[in-house]
Formats: sequence, structure tokens, C-alpha cells
Amino acid sequence: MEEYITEEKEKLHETAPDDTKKAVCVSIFPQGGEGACLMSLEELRRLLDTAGGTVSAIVTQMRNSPDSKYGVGSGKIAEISEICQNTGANLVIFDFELTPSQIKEIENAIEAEVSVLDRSMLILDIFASRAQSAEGRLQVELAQLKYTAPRLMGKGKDMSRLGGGIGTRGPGESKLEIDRRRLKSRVAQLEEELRKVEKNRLTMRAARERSGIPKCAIVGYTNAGKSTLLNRLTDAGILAEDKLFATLDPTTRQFELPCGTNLLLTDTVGFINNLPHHLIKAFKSTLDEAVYADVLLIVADASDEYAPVQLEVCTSLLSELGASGKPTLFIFNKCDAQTNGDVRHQLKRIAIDAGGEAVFISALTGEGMDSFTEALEKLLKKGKRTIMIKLPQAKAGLVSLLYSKGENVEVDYRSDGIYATLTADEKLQGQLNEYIIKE
Ligand SMILES: Nc1nc2c(ncn2[C@@H]2O[C@H](COP(=O)(O)OP(=O)(O)OP(=O)(O)O)[C@@H](O)[C@H]2O)c(=O)[nH]1
Ligand SMILES: [Mg+2]
Repeated sequence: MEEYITEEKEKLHETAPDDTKKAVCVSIFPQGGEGACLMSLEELRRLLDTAGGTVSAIVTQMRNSPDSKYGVGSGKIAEISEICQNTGANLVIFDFELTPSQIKEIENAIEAEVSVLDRSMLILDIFASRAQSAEGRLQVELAQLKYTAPRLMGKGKDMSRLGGGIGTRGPGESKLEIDRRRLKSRVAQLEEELRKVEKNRLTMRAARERSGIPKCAIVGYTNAGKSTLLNRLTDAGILAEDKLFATLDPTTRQFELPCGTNLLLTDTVGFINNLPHHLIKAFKSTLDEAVYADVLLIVADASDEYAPVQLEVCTSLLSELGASGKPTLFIFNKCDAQTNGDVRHQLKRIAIDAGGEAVFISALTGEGMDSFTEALEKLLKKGKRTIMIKLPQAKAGLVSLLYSKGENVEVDYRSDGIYATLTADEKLQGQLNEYIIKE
């Protein structure tokens, strides 16, 4: 991939132990907002762990908005500088977005050899090491060139020393190299390539659409157990591990319910709190799997004390993406692990408020899978009715729609029109509304 991404792998775990990335994590919170700030910092710790680093210290400051120069006040920066010197930390990660000039100012103000990055750069770094498909790699590289690259350039350091560290890795753990002169043309080239790959995805989606098999998207917060669920239901063999963003690329598998109905299940990238808008936009075509699904399976980790907040993040992101309002099954997972009664109650409340069904399961042990398939069968049948229609000869073209979208289709060509009986879901009933003669 030309000069920007060297194909030569630079695996972090192969570097010497004293090269471990030790980070000072920094955040700010408004009055009364300390709890949410600490929860987000705990998540930042897990993101860092996933990227292969550890936390040396946490620094917070109460303020309503970031300081324009340093993100935090100058006194705090001096404190951070001292902590870096005392602990030997070589990374400073801010839990909110920084501008390129803020990063430069902070690095200059810290009297130690440190790299400064923000939450989005860290997330993109993880995405870069996870992206497998051509589309995923293109999306990540493009987002990194647009977001991370200007922030690395601001450092004014020798670029050759940047490769391989957290925040500077490109797709497939290769090196993200930045050359200001060629940045624009590389962005244009990637955008063009991405357009082609996206077209391919649209073609595949159209084929799935024509197959008439209901499409279910497995969505939810990162680490909720989405991939484990798909692996349990099918032999998908997807990597499932206790890391954030283990899955980046969607995987689709066919699954047969006990009643004989076939489904297409798609495992998707996880959601996370404070996912910046530009990142959502960058991964829009992947996230669209949820938008085009007939049914949503929203998975939550019921053993996590923050599960209700995480679930709210998912439902609001889904509605932002335009994927809300679909038949939804809430799957509260990890019930083999200890769960808190209050958390379970809050989760049920959210499901009820959203008008969805809810089941408690363990994708790991298989507990509750019968109630899951039963609830899914019920959800798919919901709104389906058997109807009789009469199409005028001029509308003979609609017959293929009946076969692709309807069930138990019987067509009778008569001289006064085309008569058909079929079982149709709500969408198909709407499309055929004017031709219905009997329900
Ligand atoms: N105890 C328990 N652990 C589970 C269960 N389901 C999944 N896990 C564990 O939770 C971790 C995350 O599981 P994944 O299936 O990778 O989660 P995911 O939602 O696909 O995560 P991302 O792809 O990172 O968004 C793994 O370590 C799983 O073994 C469960 O029912 N019980
Ligand atoms: Mg996964």
C-alpha cells in the first residue's frame, strides 16, 4: 500500500518489555459529572489494555469545557508533567478530542519524552489492528488520515520514530506513515477505492434482499457477547474475546429456527460511548447493516454494572443511524455470571419502554437459548397475515415480489386478473394494500 502503510508487520507484542506503553489518562468533568467521567475513564483503561498499554495514573479536573490551549488548565499540565517524570509514563491520553495544536502545546509543555493522543486516536488505533476486510481497512486508513494524521504532524518530530506505537499504527498493525505532501492525493485515492467496495456491498445487500430471507442484525455495546452469540447459533467461528472492538467487519450466517424458518444473522461492530460523529460517518456503510435489517437483536452484557447506560447508548445510536422502530429483541447476555437485580430491572424497563421483547441468556453456556429462539420466532411472525389479492394483468410484474417476499404463495391466473393467496408481513401488506380483496 505504497509509502503510507508498509506491509511489513510491526507487532507490538514483539517489542521489548521496557517498551510497554504506560499512560497517564486525563479527563475533565462538569460539576456533578464525576461519576460519568470515571465510568468513561474505566472504559479508556480497557481500550488502552486492548491496544497493549497500561495506566500509570489518572488525572481529572472539574471544568465545563476544555481549555483551548491544553485541554486542561496550565497548573494541571504541570502536574501531568511531573507524574510522567516520576512514573516513567510515555503516553498521555485525553478522554476527549484534542485539536492538532492542543496536542502540540501539551507535548511541548510536558518535560518528558511522551506521545499525546486522544480517545478517538486510540479507538482508531484499535480499529486499525482489527480491520480484516478490504472495506474495513480502507475505512480505517481513511479515518486515520483524516483524523490521526494531522494530529501526528503537529508534533514536529522525526516522523520515522513514530511508527509502531499506540496511536500510530495503520491497518493490519502496519505503520501509519504520514507525508504531508501526498496526504491529499492518498485521501482521494482511498475515497475512490472505498466507493467501489461500497458498491460491491450494495450489490450483495440487494442479492440478500431478493432472497426474501429475513435479515437480523446482532448489534450492541462492544464486548456484550454478539460474536459469541452468532458462534453459538451457527458455526461462524468468529474471534470472540474479552477485548473491546474484537469485531470490526460484519459477518453474515444463515440460521434455521426450530419452526423451519431461515434467517440471515449478521454480527456487527460494537458501539461505545462518546463515539464521535466523524467516526460514525467513516464506518457508515458497515453500520448500515443495522439500518437494512428486518429485525434487530440488541445484545447487552447484563453482568456489567454499566449495562443500562451502555444500552441507552446503543438505542440512541441506532435511532441516530435511522435504524430504530424495527421489531426488536433485547438479549440480556452473560446470565451465567453474577448479575445485579437492580441492573436487570433497569434493563427490562428500557426494553419495555422501547416496545421490544426481552430474554435473559448466556451465549457462553447456552442457558436460555430456547426462550431466545421462541421469542425470535414470535417476533418474526408478528404482523404477518394471510391475504388474498387480485392483481390486474398490467401488474403481472408484482408476482415476483410475492414469491420473494411472501410465504405460502399460491397464484391463479384467470381471465379477469391474477388471484393470489399468501402470508405477508406488514411491509408487503402495505405494498399490496390496494389489491387486497380478502384478509
Ligand atoms: N460469562 C460469560 N461471558 C461471555 C458470554 N458471552 C460472551 N462472553 C465473553 O465476553 C467477551 C466478549 O465476547 P464477544 O462475543 O467477543 O463480544 P462482542 O459483543 O462480539 O464484542 P466486540 O466484537 O468487541 O464488540 C468474551 O470474552 C466472551 O467469552 C456469556 O454468556 N457469559
Ligand atoms: Mg464481536
